[in-house]
Amino acid sequence: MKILFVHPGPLLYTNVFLRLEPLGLELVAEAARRARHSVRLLDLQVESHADYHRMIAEWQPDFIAFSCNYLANVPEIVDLAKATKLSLPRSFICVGGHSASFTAQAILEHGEGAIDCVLKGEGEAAIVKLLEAVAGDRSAITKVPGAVTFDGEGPRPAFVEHLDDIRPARDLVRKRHKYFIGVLDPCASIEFSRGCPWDCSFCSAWTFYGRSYRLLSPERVIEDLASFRERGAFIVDDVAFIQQRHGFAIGEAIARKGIRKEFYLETRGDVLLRNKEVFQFWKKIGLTYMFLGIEALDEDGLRKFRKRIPLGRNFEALEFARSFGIGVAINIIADPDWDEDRFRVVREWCMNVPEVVNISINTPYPGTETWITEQRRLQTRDYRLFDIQHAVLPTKLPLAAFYRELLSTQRVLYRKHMAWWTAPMVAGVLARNLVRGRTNFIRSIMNYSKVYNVEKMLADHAQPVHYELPLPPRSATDERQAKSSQLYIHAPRGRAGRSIDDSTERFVEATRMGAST
Ligand code: B12
Ligand code: SF4
Repeated sequence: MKILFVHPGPLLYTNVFLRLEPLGLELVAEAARRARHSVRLLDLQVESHADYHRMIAEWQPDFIAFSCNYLANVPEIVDLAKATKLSLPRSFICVGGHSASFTAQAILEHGEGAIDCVLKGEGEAAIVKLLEAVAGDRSAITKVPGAVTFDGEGPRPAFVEHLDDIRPARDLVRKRHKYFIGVLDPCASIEFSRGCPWDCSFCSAWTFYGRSYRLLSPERVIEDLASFRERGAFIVDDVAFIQQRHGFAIGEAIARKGIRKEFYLETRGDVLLRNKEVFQFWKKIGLTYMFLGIEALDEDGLRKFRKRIPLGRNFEALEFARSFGIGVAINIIADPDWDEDRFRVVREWCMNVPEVVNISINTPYPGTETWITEQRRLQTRDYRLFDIQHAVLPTKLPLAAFYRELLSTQRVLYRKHMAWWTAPMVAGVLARNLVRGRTNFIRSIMNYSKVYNVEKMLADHAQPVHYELPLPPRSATDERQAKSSQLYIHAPRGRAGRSIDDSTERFVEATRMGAST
């Protein structure tokens, strides 16, 4: 069959700070290619809807597979599916990915028949079975693990057996030079591990993977690193280097092979402090930037997000990162009940730390515990506003005043950001990039005021809404379910599902508060 894999367009965030290779979709596409299908991939972060419609008209794929990791992309995907079904009525349209897995039934309903199937969970194994069923016995579609259709639902999604066996179809993206993060331009994405053993209440990374945690072998990572030319490498793991041993094994293999890259990763403050040596070692082999999820500036806030890291430890982690010269970015979650005073305190704090600070807005997402337990009524159910840059919960300040405060805080941070990026060391890199025609980052920072302004944010809220997210469940039973396995996409396998040593398992237990498996 001819199969077209499609990544939807950019969100607010992507237009300014970074734009990354669609690694998950490449992995699913490669699985289909290995099953001898003819495969193409279109990334609408860097190509247009006109390119999409042209490809549909000229190539006439039999099967179109959309990747829906982000809730805010749902309307775009549904509209593309409807338009495609009109021009290619015999094509089979499937949607997969992180957010699609948690909203499968709603996506089918929005599609009004244009979307044939939502495929939940990891796509590599399931896609091959789905393609077999579509090409052969269509009544078998509802037996495919993870498949959800109007005719029924298959069994729970199955895990990829060995992560070392899968490969991303990196050659299929047509504009690789467009992916970047800050001065890592261009930048590819790579996976060292999958899943997360913690269970923060605002996050769906753990509910998606059944609180499992699996590793790629150092040999496989080296092979993958050697397969792309970009010097920048974004490590997509939820929490990098949870285990010192794995981090060292990969790092030492990189050093032995003489691979020279610049790396960006995300981790937790307590992991950084526990595994200091491994991060210091990685600094020597190219770790350049790190993202630390601090989330809140007070103990109460951290408890609310169930990140049981005492604030002191978080600040200690920042100190440590500073001490060995890594560029650190941190995230603070603004709550819609913040008032002018609270914003002022945050602004002052942010200006006093050397790190790049990013502010996002507390947003309950399907698949998280807060989606069910959050008692405040949603102000909007417009998918497009669920991008953690818009307020979807009621704000204490009038909405315009809230955005004014938020954006003025972000503007202060942006100026600081600019000062950081234009600091002599970084400015040198920027200048070299410009000489080499690498303009992604420069262009993106020019976009800042176009993207972030109060009028635009308010206009986003005023757009006509064609598709609404179903309401979160409200009863006491539903709240109890928030603690049960109902939230999981992949079935939890308990301790056996986590490739971590006992001492790391104990460390995870000590730093989490949940009672789930
Ligand atoms: C890396 C990452 C990013 C990268 C982007 C990577 C990229 N190119 O897409 C960056 C830093 C840019 C990013 C930004 C944001 N992210 Co982010 N991100 C992640 C993260 C940690 C890993 C994603 C990843 O690459 N995983 C590895 C690959 C291999 O897996 P995958 O993409 O999920 O693909 C697998 C399956 O989903 C499935 N699949 C995917 N596509 C398809 C298609 C088909 C047809 C099928 C069948 C299957 C399938 O199969 C794949 C292989 O197994 C996830 C958390 C997580 N663990 O999933 C959050 C996550 C997806 N991000 C999230 C959010 C909120 C954001 C932001 C809005 C804000 C933020 N937190 O930074 C921005 C917005 C980005 C934007 N598009 O503008 C949320 C999504 C919430 C939601 N419901 O929408 C997540 C789930 C984290 C969380 N729990 O809060 N993110
Ligand atoms: S540590 Fe918490 S926030 Fe980070 S990925 Fe794991 S569960 Fe999500």
